[in-house]
Amino acid sequence: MNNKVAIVTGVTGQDGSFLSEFLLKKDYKVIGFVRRSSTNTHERLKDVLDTKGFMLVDGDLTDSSSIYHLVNRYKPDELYNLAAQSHVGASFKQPEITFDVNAKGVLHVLEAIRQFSPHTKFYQASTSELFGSNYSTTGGGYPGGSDVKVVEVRYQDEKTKFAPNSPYAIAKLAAHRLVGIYRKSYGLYASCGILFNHESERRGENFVTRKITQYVASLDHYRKSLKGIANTLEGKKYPTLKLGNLDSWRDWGYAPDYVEAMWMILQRKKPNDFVIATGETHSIRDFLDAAFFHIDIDNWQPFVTIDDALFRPCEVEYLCGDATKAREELGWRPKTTFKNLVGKMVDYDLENCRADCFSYS
Ligand code: NAP
Ligand code: G4F
Repeated sequence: MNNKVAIVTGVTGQDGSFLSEFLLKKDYKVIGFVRRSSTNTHERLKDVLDTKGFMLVDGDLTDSSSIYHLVNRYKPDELYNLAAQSHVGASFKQPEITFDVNAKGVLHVLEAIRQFSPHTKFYQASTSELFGSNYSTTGGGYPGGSDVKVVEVRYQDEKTKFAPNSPYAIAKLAAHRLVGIYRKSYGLYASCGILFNHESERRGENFVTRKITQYVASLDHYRKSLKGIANTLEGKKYPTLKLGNLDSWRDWGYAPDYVEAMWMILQRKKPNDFVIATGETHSIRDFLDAAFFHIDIDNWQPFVTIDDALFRPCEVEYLCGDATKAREELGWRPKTTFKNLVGKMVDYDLENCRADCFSYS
């Protein structure tokens, strides 16, 4: 029997819900930290809400008193800080709240641990956005198992220099550096996972992958209801999917694989930072190809329109992580391929979406 206590902030989010399930299976007592909302935000927690060993505590990362109270009262063995304003595009429109939550909020947690519970092991959700448009290179290779040899492989690992280029990434870098300083200055056990994009059936609806899979599922329901596959049927035009930049590249993994890495990072004897990624990168166009192909549509072009409002003032063009350190030191490797990830997301939305269920934002 494991008597460990873990606090998870951001528990109502994609990762927080998967991590809670993972820790409960390992017999942790899990305390989820939730902020007040006028609507119910517990949808992703429906499978754990009534589980013995799981409880929720109210508070907000921007309210230091609620964090101090939480840490002082429960003095957890492990604290996973996943709470964030996590949308990069939104951070350009709401830079101050993004900084308050993603940077200052982390300081509240670190101070609470330093003052009230210095034995607590702390995990911070860092991100591949820290690299911005920077990458490292090696000469030649066959990326992602491709048959085509390229002269240069571009990747990001723990040694690649950070060059954040959004308010979100700047705030996350401030937090990342604070974790390093608290580790060095006060001897806290504090580690960062530099996670590349990870998606799932629980991905927020205004991230590009879920926007696409929900649209594809809705389109499939619609065409089945009309028994046809063209965009314009019986005089009715099906709304197109509005997207921004289709030419950026992302290293997309599956969220349940990634929460396991978070836990593994905190099981090390000494604190350290790790890149967590699949090592394979795809463009948004590739994701569209795979999602539409899953419902047997070869050409997505008639269904997608470009909306200038969805472009960001500054873009991260290319992300492809090298997680060799995590493989060698943690024994972690991703279990889910790109094709499986897209298939799982589309299948879930086919089960759970109606014909009009997709996001316009
Ligand atoms: P998510 O689904 O957007 O969840 C974010 C969580 O933070 C939600 O539970 C949200 O609560 C909570 N939150 C936001 N502001 C808060 C505040 N002021 N006080 C307390 N809680 C607050 O994000 P995710 O995809 O699970 O990501 C988890 C973490 O990993 C985030 O820190 C994100 O920046 C980071 N990350 C994610 C990825 C990825 O690809 N998913 C990659 C790298 C790093 P509500 O439900 O009330 O909104
Ligand atoms: O799905 P996205 O919004 O994810 P993004 O910006 O890569 O951020 C996610 O991953 C980060 C890790 O690298 C996390 F730190 C962060 O919290 C979040 O989970 O956008 C992916 C790409 C971008 O290049 C964006 O410009 O898709 C492009 N895109 C094109 N059309 C779109 C859209 N993104 C969104 N959200 N919506 C669109 O309509």
